[in-house]
Amino acid sequence: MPSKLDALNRWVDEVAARTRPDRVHWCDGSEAESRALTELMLKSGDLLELNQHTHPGCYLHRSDPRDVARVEKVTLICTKNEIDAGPNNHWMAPAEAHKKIDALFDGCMRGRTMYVIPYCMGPLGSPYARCGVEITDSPYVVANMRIMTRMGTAALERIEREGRFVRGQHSIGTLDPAQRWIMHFPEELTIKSYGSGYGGNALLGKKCHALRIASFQARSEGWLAEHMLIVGIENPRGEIHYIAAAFPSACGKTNLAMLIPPEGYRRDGWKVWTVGDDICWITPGKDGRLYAINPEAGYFGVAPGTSNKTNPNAVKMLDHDAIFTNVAVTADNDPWWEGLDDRKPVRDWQGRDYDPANGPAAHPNSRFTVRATQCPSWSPEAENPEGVPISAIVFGGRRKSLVPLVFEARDWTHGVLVGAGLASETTAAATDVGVNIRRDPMAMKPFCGYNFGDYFAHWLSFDRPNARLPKIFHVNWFRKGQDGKFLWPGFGDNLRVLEWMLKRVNGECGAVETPIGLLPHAEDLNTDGLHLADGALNTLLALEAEGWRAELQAIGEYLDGYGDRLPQDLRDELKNERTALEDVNESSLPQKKAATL
Ligand code: OXD
Ligand code: MN
Repeated sequence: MPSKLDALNRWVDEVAARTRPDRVHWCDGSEAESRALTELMLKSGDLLELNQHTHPGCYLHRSDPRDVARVEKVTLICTKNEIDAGPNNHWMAPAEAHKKIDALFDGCMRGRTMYVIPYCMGPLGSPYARCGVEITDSPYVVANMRIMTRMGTAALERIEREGRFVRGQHSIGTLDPAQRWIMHFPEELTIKSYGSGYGGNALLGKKCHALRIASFQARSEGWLAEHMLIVGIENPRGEIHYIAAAFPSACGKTNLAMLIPPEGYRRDGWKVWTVGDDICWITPGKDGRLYAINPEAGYFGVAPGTSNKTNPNAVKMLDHDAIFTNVAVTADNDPWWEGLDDRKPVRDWQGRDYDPANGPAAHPNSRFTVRATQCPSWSPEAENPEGVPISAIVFGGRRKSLVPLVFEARDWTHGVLVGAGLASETTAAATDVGVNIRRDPMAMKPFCGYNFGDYFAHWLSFDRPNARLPKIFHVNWFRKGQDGKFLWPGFGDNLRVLEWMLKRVNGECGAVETPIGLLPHAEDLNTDGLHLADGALNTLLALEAEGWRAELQAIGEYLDGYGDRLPQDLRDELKNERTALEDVNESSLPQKKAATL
């Protein structure tokens, strides 16, 4: 009888015939396999042991210095029609793309082992989870996939039951940046990645599958694959509301997902539960609410800036069984990065004696990979096959001026416009972006597997009869005063803003209606115990009409780039917002009072 694994076996044989590995190893995900791989990588120098007294089970990996981040220029969406990939993606015709990358794959695994990694994105028993198989010649990728996904025999069994999986073919190749491609063929549920060992380019379950391919699948199947954290906020009454939040890479999703409530909140009984820190798959439930699962099983977080002040939960989860990539080390052979503490590193991320003249000791995009369950605030609901109900969706970026601390969208369509207009200062998570502020709709600019115009229409389609949709908010933790200092303390204190959102969700407070959305009344935002600079709150909650007119114009120009694919409802929404802002009586708006801020 033909088995549902026949297609998988045939594909593995085909890849092996092309790449010519010395051996093929099917990963079972066992402890013994993991120990053997670690030994192998310690021998080859792929992994270096860190201090096993302070950090048992922790290892350091140093990348090729030319391979330390995602590279958007060589990340392609290869749909049959270019317009389906959209102006938001780099595109190549599928036949040309296959030809180009297959030529690189030819014989590239000679002398190497080819690993076959069956994996499941999402809880193994969840109807919303999806499986894939990654073929790779990198044991470092196997070790990371083991942490980041449900990988091995159980995933293979699900694939055998379903007969359906995303095909991911990866080789580190020669690591020559001139021969690097990360290609997606969404219509074939296929990924081919060559020439990079870096996380987002090489751990194919993550950005390639769980965002680019999944977003494409989600469109035709009626769900959403989003670049969002998922966090549960438990109030003193014991009620938990789940919030999904989209911020561009390296803008604090991991910190928000794991935040520790400020002292007074802790005393009153507030708790925070981490469901996910990067990716969220959202499906409408029978009751009309949206339900979310975290397809990942681990965190691949940015190390620099992570400290006991900014994210104590992350620091705790990183003292055992973690892989560190491109961090520095101290004299005690502990992992170290800028912002961690006052110790001095002795070796930088390239293994050189630390010399400040060479730049930061840890690469700005250095990372940790760790099991989700190691996080002290990990929520057992992350394993709930049905997902968690979402009460609020939050969009946010890094904006040093103009954008208020928080505002609420009027309704779903306005919320989609707020997400579509999202912009942020660029960060170190991608090397080749090179502009200061860029539009990053829903924080999905590098990750949407199809035309953003169609994606916005898909988002709008969730507003249907009987839907009980979450409220949508926009936040900006990064507003600065004229002295260049942040106006809002951020980190744990961001719970104050989430509390305001939940009050809005529960109908427990009003808000100031303005053309850009609903802003908090200052008295509804709990600032007890905060020492904000004079006038800071006022600036954080003000609407600067002139600046917003220019912002909306810029959003309009950006969205026009999607031409006919841009939904008319979004155009109308923007037009109405712009008219309202033209017509508004400025003195009725929340004003920025202190001239110094
Ligand atoms: C990530 C990214 O690695 O967004 O999560 O770059
Ligand atoms: Mn991310």
